[in-house]
Amino acid sequence: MVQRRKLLKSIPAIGLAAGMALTMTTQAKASSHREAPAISEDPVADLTDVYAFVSPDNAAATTLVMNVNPFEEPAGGPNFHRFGDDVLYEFNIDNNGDAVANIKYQFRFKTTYSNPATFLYNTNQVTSLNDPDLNVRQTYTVTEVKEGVSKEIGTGVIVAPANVGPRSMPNYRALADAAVGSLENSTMKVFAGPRDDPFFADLGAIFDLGGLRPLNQAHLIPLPTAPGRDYLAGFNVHSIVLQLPSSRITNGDPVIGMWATTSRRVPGVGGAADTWKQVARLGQPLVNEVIVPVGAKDLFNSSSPDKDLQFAKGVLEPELGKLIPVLYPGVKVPTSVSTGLKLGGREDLATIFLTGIPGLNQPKGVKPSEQLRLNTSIAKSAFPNGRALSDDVIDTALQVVAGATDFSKEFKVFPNNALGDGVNFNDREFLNRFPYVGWPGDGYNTYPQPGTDPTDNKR
Ligand SMILES: [Ca+2]
Ligand SMILES: [Ca+2]
Ligand SMILES: [Ca+2]
Ligand SMILES: [Ca+2]
Repeated sequence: MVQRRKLLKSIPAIGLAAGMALTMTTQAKASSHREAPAISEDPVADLTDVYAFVSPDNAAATTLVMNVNPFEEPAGGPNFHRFGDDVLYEFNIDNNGDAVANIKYQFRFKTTYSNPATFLYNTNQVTSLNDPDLNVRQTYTVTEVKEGVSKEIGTGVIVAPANVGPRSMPNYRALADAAVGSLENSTMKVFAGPRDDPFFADLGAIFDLGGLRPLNQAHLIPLPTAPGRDYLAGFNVHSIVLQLPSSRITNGDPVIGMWATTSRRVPGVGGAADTWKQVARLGQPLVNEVIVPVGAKDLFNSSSPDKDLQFAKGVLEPELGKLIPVLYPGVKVPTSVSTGLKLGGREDLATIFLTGIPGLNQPKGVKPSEQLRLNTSIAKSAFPNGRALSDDVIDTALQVVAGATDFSKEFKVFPNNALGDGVNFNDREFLNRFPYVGWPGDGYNTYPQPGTDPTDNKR
């Protein structure tokens, strides 16, 4: 691995490094769990990750996933986690590269109680979605907005219930499968409910001054090398999964751009109609985490892609690119890579994050903006061409920022191409069929992050 540096060589250098590193702790959020100040106070509207991939069991269909509610404890009863009734959840699709959505899919939820006289989520075994023993239910509507014209394509679709435990739900998988909805003459599938969080990362190390346990000896402040730990293991999220024919969302070009948004209902005053305030936005993983400065994170969440040039500096001169050589002395990171965009700085990152890669996932006549871009004609999706559930985006993002791509082959070498957190797989299997996201942990058996390291107490 990287040569161990001479630690504590010079006080001023350490001061600078520590200052930069402290900045990183507030900004380097893994994926998008609690990534910005305002949205971290509103978990049901807090988008953790979005995915877009060509369906592994149907090459003509695209699957879109948005997850909300970070660190969802499966045992969090009796008011188990759910979607927000006053939140508008949307998939936004730009199919002509101009950074404006052409098609949106909107989801609105409604909670009902069959027996308000009890505090219990369920009063006996729940063996079907309409079992009267299930006291709390959510249903939702699905609306397609095409070029501004709205059409309700699903109504009264049932949200999969919480996975309470083996007594309450002896066959949870059957319940969850029964919650898969079929829309538009069975050409589309939809699912909403709790699932295992498909994101995996060593958050504990990353937030502690950019630590990567397998590379602990190479860090500015060395610690013993250790395997990575998945701090999302055992936690659920609430997923919305939509599968539809790719032909329904493309427009002559197989490349689409997608981002999800959540908006909060703002009640109208004096008889005026209610309005919606966008509170979260998410496309590519890690952009609002490691690219957008903390002072602009709430702005990013309320912004639209057509105004993304305001964030371009964060991409062209990424702070993380400056931090990597400080935190991992000996690792050299490019400061300028030309891809012909004539913007200067890290045009490789601008290509990956803002325009899409020519010949892969760049739409014709693209206006640079941050979207998750997917070429629907390529059977196997992998970030940055869309994003599959199993993609290790932490490692990919670190290596991309370190320049280990074909845009700067001289940096596509060890250790730049080996940067990673040591967590390379999800803790649960993904399904090979819709809705693909793994089964949610149940409250009785799942115990996220059991125990703590006894060395914690010695400090
Ligand atoms: Ca458009
Ligand atoms: Ca029952
Ligand atoms: Ca997981
Ligand atoms: Ca990893």
